[in-house]
Amino acid sequence: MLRVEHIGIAVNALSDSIPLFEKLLNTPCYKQEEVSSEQVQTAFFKQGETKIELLEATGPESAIAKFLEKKGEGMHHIAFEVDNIYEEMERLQQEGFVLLQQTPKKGADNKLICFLHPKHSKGVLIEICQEIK
Ligand code: CMX
Repeated sequence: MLRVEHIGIAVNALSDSIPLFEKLLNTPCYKQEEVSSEQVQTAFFKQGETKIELLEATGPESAIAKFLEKKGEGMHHIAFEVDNIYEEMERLQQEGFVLLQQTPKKGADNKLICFLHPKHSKGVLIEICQEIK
């Protein structure tokens, strides 16, 4: 794992959450992007080497909609950047973590991504991601 690439935060609405995080971080939201395969609308902020990703559900089947219904707004996942996502998926699987995808999928912000089930990482949803070059 190279670094924490971003922290994902589930929100009910970007319309009020973007201005709130712009005030909090004192930096503008630099990108909004819809990931239709995940039924989410995302908004990104740069904070040093790391990003904050706000996630709003765009459909009832979205993982974010289910999360908000069960837990309410708050921290949703931590994403670690890796050099080679295929090697890292293999390594993590061998270590006993449960991959939620067997092949990486395309995520927001030009990334290949894979999630690990939170039940096997102390209740924290982990994403690993690799920049698409
Ligand atoms: N962090 C910690 N725990 C979580 C969680 C999260 N983000 N989301 C769900 N859970 C918990 C559930 O509350 C549940 O806990 P209990 O067993 O104590 O009730 C447990 O994980 C398992 O839940 P489940 O019923 O098996 O599965 P869910 O339908 O809740 O789905 C998960 C959970 C993680 C498998 C699903 O959300 C998933 O596949 N996530 C990966 C994809 C994703 O999150 N996409 C949105 C972001 C996309 C992006 O960043 O672009």
